[in-house]
Amino acid sequence: MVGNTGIMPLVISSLMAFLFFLTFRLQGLKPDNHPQTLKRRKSSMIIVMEKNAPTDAITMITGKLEDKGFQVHLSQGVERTIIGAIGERTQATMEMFETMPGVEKIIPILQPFKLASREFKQQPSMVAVGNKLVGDGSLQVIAGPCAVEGRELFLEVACMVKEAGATMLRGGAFKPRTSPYSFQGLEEEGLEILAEAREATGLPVVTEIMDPRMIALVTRYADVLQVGARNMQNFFLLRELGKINKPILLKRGPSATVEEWIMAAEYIISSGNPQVIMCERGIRTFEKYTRNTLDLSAVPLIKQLTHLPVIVDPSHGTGKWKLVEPMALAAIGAGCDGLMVEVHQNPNEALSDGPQSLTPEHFNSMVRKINALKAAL
Ligand SMILES: [Mn+2]
Repeated sequence: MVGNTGIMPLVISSLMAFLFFLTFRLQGLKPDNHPQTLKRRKSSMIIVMEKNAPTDAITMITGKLEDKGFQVHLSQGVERTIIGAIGERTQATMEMFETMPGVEKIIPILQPFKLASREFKQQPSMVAVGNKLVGDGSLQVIAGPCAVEGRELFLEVACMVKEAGATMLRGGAFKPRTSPYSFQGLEEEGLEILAEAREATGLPVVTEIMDPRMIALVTRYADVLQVGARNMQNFFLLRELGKINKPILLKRGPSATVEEWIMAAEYIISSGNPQVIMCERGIRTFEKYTRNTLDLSAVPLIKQLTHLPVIVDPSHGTGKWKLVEPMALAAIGAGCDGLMVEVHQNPNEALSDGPQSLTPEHFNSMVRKINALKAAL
């Protein structure tokens, strides 16, 4: 008994101390106190200016923002200007800008992506390609072979897809291949053929850019520079593409989440180029009957989270030509702004991606159906 009365208080007090410690630890880990949440809260903001606010007021605010270390992005609407301020926002800075002349309201941006977000720009963005607008409610149909394989072959298929209703041409001159022994593309010769096909058909051309060292070369020939799925997180390439004045078609990486994909777009936009077109091309899942799993839920999601136009590539998205037309129809149902489809005169002899390429005849019948569906919606 004497021994027990001596030990019990000790046991109880150490148990209490442990419980105190545990409560403290758990408090520290509560989501609200999590350092990352704190950092996100203290991030960027949008300053919405009053209707027809004078230029002086805008200049004064952008100057103040830059003094405070914010990166400033102006979005000039018809009636009002919106200023995106990327940096460390605090309650005090928000209150300070709220009372400045010409300011209507301040909206904090809570998403990790800022300039791509709907919060920053509520109206959908349109990207001009030649005399066409991607994202204006029309349906762009980008068609052509996986790779430019030769002059006659490409010029022929270019005319065929134009005849069938394509609005842009595609064709790879630089090919990222899984195997270093596979056909790597015709490179500059391929670009020259693409430019010739544009002259012959009047259609703008889309081709892939793989390396920042090639930007000057590819820009001389192409109307749209495509970032392939494998390069979606090549951040150095994305930053360099932000410095040019050309539309960028940004494919989703095979294992990228929607957020990672939008963050890739944010790299291009924040480097200075807002002309980004998103392209869903399927993600890698456990399914083996298809080359990739085409994630069509990403289409309305991109539309809700961002102001960017989004197109769908059912060729790479499925890997099977028989699935291209049904998934193209489904993509239009999901609200996409365009489609990118591989077409080859003789898919059995294509140097790359033959099994997913449509013949010009199949492409022709598909275009009629997609245009009928688009018109009905
Ligand atoms: Mn391909």
